Amino acid sequence: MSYTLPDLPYAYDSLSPYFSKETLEFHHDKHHLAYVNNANNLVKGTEFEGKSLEDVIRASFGKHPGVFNNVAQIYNHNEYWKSIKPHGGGKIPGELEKAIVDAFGSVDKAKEELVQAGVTQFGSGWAWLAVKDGKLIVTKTPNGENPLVHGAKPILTVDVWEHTYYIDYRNRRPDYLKAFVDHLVNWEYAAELYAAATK
Ligand code: MN3
Repeated sequence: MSYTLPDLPYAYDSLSPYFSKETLEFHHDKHHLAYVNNANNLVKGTEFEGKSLEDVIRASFGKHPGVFNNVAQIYNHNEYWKSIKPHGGGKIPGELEKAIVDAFGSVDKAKEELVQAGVTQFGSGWAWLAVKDGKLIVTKTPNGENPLVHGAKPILTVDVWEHTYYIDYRNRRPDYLKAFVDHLVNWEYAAELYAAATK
């Protein structure tokens, strides 16, 4: 079974004004698709063919950079599209909000740390809210890397590759990240992942 590109879970114009239709068309239909196609070509006839994204990510990290980069980027983008939604960034479900306050002091502080992680990720990469050893952490990773290879489970995924924001925000990565935490985050999905990661 080969990897497939999941449909965007909302309309291309539904994240406006925070993301344009053009951004989502390029990001989903071209960038995300390219990782899917590359990964399928690279795993064909190898030990990785037919294995789940998570299994391949863990098994190829540090050993097969081509496979790892493309398969991890499929997973990261799958999670990214679910980490945002139209009219996002609102109220955080109770249990996750409590965990965030326990871990970071306040919701604002957690958002600040996430923005800071994204701003300070030099070059391409990702910022994350993740669960490690039962605790919520903010972390960042370069290129296609993700928390799965560091023994953590992602609950919120933030793409900081330039292709994410350059059409709408040009070089203003901090403005994109501010819009992300205030207007785009799908906290219900993060809460679902948090519950699964801590049960
Ligand atoms: Mn991307």
